[in-house]
Amino acid sequence: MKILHTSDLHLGKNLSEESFYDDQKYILDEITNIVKEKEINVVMIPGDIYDKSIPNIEASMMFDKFLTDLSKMNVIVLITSGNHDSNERLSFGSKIFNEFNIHIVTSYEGQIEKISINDVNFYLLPFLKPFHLKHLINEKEYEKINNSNDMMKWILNREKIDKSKKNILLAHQFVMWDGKLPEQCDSESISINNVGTLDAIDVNLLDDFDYVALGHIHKPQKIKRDTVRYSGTPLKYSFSEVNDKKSVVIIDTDNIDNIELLELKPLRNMKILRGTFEEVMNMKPSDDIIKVELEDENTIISPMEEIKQRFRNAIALVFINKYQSNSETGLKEIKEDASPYELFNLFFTEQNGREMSKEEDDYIKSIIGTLKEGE
Ligand SMILES: [Mn+2]
Repeated sequence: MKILHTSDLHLGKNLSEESFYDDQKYILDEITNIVKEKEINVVMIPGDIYDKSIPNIEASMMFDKFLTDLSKMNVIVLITSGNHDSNERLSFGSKIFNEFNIHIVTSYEGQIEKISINDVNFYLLPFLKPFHLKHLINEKEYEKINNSNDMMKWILNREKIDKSKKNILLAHQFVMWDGKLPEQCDSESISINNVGTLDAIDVNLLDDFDYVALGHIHKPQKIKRDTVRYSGTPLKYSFSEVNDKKSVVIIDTDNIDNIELLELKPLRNMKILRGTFEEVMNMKPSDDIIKVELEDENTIISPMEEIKQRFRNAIALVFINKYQSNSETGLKEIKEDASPYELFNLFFTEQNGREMSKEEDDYIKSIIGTLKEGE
């Protein structure tokens, strides 16, 4: 049996008001083509189908088409909810979908929903936090569950895993190995750094599973072994991901340890262009989604207008100059009786990261002199 693992589709996502609509439609078709070409039997999507708990119409329609395409090819689809999904909305129609081999699991009621296909058991665990267990256990037991790791221990202790079969878990969680958290990127918009390892689950808890299909982290990566994996998003969703290679995972249950990563080619790539304004304006024009990092020392008035003529999907611009790199040190203390010349001098140094030249110094002094005469 051949299985495809993807996750974190985040359908309906925008970045700085730039819509990923065409990109997402395109990449879902790409995944559908892979399913066809590779003769995939099962598609697993552990969470974050939608970007927002109330997905927009375009996002719902595109997911509808994707499921219909897969269903027409008799592919079995396994879906669990992520932290971005609304459980109620995602579960709409799920009972009817079951009859068409589309299984959507958005809640946990004391037992992980298990779907057996041939000799493989799939365990579908939606995104959970410890408080989701509260209605399932008594207060005393609940008090012992202090973090996600305790929660996972509790959940897995209740499962009887049949080791004579192959077992695959779908989960939307932070999984760590040896105290190390997975490598994150900006588009996840969840900060574990503030909460430490409270939300993290030790990968060793998952040893009974032959493969663990993870969602939540957007950078593709394995945790401890090749077969515990974040597939990552199908598209780059932030500029921190420009160097990532996005892919889907292909698993063959006859040779489960030998996973295959298939790179996804997007409709538009996402790139950072860095250089002086002149250098950037001499780079090859493109339709990619672009962030420009300008290295000019001098101020350039509204460069974005011109940049957009060459790179129509440029959506972000920053100045990376000496001023920028010194900015963390903050402004020097300003004396209350500082003269206009002293104030300007301070401003210039902060802005440019250097002292004024003799010529510049003379120039500003002459301007201030002229102003004073006019008083
Ligand atoms: Mn996500």
